[in-house]
Amino acid sequence: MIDLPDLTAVKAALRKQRIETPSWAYANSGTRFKVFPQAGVPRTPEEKIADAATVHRFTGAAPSVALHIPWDRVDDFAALTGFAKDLGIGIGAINTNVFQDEDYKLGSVTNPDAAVRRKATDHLLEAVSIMDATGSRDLKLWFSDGINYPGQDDLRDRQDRMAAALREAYDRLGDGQRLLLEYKLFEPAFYATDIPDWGTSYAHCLELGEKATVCIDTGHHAPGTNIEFIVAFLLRAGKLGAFDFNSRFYADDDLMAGAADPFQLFRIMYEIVRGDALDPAYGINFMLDQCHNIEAKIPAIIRSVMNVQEATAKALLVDRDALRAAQRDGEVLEANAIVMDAYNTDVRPLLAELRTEAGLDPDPIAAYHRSGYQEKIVAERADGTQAGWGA
Ligand code: PSV
Ligand code: MN
Ligand code: MN
Repeated sequence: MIDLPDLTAVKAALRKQRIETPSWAYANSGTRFKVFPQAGVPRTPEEKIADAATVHRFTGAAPSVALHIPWDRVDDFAALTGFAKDLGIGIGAINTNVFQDEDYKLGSVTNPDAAVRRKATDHLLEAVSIMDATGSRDLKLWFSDGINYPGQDDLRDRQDRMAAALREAYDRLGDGQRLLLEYKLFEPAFYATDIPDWGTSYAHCLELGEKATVCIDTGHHAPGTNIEFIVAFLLRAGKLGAFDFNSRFYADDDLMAGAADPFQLFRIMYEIVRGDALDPAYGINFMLDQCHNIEAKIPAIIRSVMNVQEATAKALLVDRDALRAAQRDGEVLEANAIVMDAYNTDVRPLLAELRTEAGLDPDPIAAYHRSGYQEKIVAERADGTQAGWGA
């Protein structure tokens, strides 16, 4: 058993932790085979925001919601921001969408057709205007761009086109605004993706300048990739800007964070703690990017927030002084045991205590079920068209 250290610092760090939830996780989503609609799912951006505010109400740790454009397009983004504020949350990252338009069959910003590239780049610029209206700090870019067959297009020209579009978006950023560049190994492109990995994203961010940083989506790697190494490397370089947390068993599964491999999430959060990067003041946006296909959405998102908190609490419990000493002395087994002792600690009582101290219910999921919110939204949202991943 681990000797629990003075928990004052651990609790203080956990109290400050912030996790951003994604508007699209509250909507209906599914696989390419079937979307199973759920009663009570939001019909509008406002209703997605209301659900995000509900997650914050029960967790106290999710005070912002990321939007995806055009899924969350409204006429008046300043008014939407005011609506969110009245519910106790803020608008987080603005996610662009240059992957669901007929024109993007051969790519968006890397398309061989200059007119299509212009249209896609204009969308990125429009997203910055939305950030101006919402007060968002983060422009989050993910490109589905890539090719399916060798010879389909010129790999190097596509990098030039990507760099040009990123430059335009970057130059449009105002003070206090940042560009987060996400990567993904494959899908929908199956032969070559234009930003397939952290190294490509990092290289573009370096070229762009200090306002550009990498977003790590935990589901976007080859099986067996050591994600905590990427975290450590990017932190050392000052280029880690955000996470899209989710779980994967196979590819981009978008399951609840910490569900498939809680040990990996702990190892990632250990590097964050090791890099003194947990505090919101450091600037990392810890987002979720999930789709809840068969499970109830709001409880699944609350569960995900709790899973990230548990991984973080365990990471904070690693006895770093003892670990350094063991590492210095070449005590391999001892060093590993120190890490495993922290991982194997049951931190749920600690987090329950913290919630109680903050005036929250120690069991947010049970509290949600008791609250009547689910019954209320099922009754209130019976008519109209439910939002979906893509609507
Ligand atoms: C792409 O797979 C991705 O991870 C990007 O972040 C998109 O914006 C998001 O999924 C949509 O769920
Ligand atoms: Mn993502
Ligand atoms: Mn993804």
